[in-house]
Amino acid sequence: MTDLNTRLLDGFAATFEGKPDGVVRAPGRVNIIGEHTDYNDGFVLPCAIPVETRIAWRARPDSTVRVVACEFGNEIDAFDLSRPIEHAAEGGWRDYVRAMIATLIKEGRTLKGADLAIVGDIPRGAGLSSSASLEVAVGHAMLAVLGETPDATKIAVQAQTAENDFVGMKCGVMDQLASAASVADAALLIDCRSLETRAIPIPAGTAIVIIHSGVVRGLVEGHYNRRRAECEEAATLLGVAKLRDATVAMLDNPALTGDTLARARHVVTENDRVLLAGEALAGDDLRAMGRLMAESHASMRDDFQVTVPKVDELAATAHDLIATLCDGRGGARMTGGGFGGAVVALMPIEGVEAVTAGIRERYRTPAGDAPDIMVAHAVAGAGPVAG
Ligand code: GAF
Repeated sequence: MTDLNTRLLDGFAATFEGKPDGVVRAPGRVNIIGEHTDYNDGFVLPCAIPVETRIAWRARPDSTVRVVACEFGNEIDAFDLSRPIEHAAEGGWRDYVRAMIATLIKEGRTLKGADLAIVGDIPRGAGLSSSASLEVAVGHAMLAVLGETPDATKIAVQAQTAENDFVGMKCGVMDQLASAASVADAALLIDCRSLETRAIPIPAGTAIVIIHSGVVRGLVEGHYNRRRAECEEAATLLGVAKLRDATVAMLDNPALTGDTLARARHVVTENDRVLLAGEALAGDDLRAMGRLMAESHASMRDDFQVTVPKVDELAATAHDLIATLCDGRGGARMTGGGFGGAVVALMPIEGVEAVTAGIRERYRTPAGDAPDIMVAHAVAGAGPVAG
């Protein structure tokens, strides 16, 4: 397959003729730990990974935006910035582009027309934030047309607003902020209430391995929005603004029962795990990381109920192999919103070959294939591409 930049420049030239004025990129992310905590004002620990959305942009003399999606058979979208931006009849990728542009305008930005060509290599449906990276990249491209580089936190919140209000997915801010603000070779500890971030260097000997279960996440907005509503209900029953404010002791409150209790228990214990994981990573303690990752997975499976059996099987397989082949230094858990997608594993670099060989041997996707495995590293967040 040709590389991303060649596909991008070829796609741009084929559709718009000539060359772009500039290129921007926004990476996908893997969440190391802290799932379904972001919209509860809690803590998360993701890092950006070396797969991304790239957009080549060129300013236009009018108020038209034309967009070509090179990975979608060069499908085109076109709309006028001087009219209200509606949803696209076809939906899909077009709505993420429109959502971001409509949000920037709604927040008072005066944008200029542009030709945009989009490519990307983030596997879709893997829980690695292909949509957040598209939104952040569109924001960067439209502001680059104005000669600006956006503030990372601001563009992340705008991208989240775009997804919440225009697309209808009531996501938190983690994916967009990880894509916009990540730091190379580090995980980003995010306080989703204050939006403060702290880069925690990933020790040089630690590998980040991402294994796709082969269960593609389908239309999960319904499940996701329901979990969010359950968390809000739990917070109301406990008399706190958000589950971030709840403690383990409060879980004894008899007002909480059944699913609501289980959801709250996941969020409260997961927030604690994220903070402990931040310390473990900073202290290069892979054993503690492994324990916390296993606990996180079990909590998502039993209390938050967002895993599926194939993902449980894959996480357990990876965890067992790390336990035997790496002497328990590391661990694995489902990453992202759930209902399919990928497992993230941390382990010593010298264990990667044996562990990934073991996973390829033992795990089969629902289609009967060995899984796709990415040995990743943490990259910097979104920005212009030099050259
Ligand atoms: C999805 C959402 F987009 C994030 O905001 C986050 O809630 C995640 O699921 C679960 O941790 O990726």
